[in-house]
Amino acid sequence: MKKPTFLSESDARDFVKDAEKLLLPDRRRLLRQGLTLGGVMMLTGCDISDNESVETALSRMSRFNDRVQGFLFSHHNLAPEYSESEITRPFPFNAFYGPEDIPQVDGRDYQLAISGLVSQTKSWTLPELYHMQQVSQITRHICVEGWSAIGKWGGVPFHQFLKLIGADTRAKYVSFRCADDYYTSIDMATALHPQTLLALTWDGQILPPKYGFPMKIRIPTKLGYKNPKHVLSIEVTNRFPGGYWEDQGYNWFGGS
Ligand SMILES: Nc1nc2c(c(=O)[nH]1)N[C@H]1C(S)=C(S)[C@@H](COP(=O)(O)O)O[C@H]1N2
Ligand SMILES: [Mo]
Repeated sequence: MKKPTFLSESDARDFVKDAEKLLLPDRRRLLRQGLTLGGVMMLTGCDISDNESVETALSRMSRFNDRVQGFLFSHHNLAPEYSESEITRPFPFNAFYGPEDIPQVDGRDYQLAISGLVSQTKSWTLPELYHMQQVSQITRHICVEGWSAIGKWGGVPFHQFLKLIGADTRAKYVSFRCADDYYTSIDMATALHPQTLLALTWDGQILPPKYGFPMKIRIPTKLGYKNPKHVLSIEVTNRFPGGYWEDQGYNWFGGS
């Protein structure tokens, strides 16, 4: 076995800070006294002696954090809902590009594609989606970049849609691909959560292009980057699908 060579003290401090960022705020408090470099090495089984193993240790911690969040997540834990007068106006736009590059999806030939562990792989047109029974919610969208905003979304409860397509709800993940090359994925428990919405409207009107026309998945129990806009396809799978930001180091579970 290779003899561990340790990081310099300041590198080690940075590392522990990075590791803490991967933990939930309350977990962060819990671990503040206990989390040391040695502790991290025991948790992750990684010898933190070079950049590559630092990366491995951080991503193992992030996956450990996914499991903790998954374990704590419950159907009975509802995100707060707000009144009409609390809606943030104007509602912010955000994407990995500027407003000039918002994808212009043509609603007339839109087809929502379904694949994976489902019994119905038929795709869905917008009129078909609009005819399904709709609900609405006024909830807070929280972006990791440091802003949050209250908005109103309407659409089909996602658990009902999953039932309609005969999704195998024992599968681990539901994955989404978007018109702008964005992609993300969620755990099945979140997909089945009563507030997770296949959203078709924003503020009582057809979803405007900047907020994800023709369809976005609205998940008030998750951070902004887990709420895909311009969704073109849905896959139910046991293969870990990752995500656009998640694959660059954002925590995959991304609870809010
Ligand atoms: N297709 C797509 N969905 C996306 C993004 C994106 O760049 N493309 N950005 C995510 C991030 S980081 C945020 S904060 C929200 C912003 O949604 P909004 O424009 O409705 O505020 O969209 C999320 N979903
Ligand atoms: Mo975000």
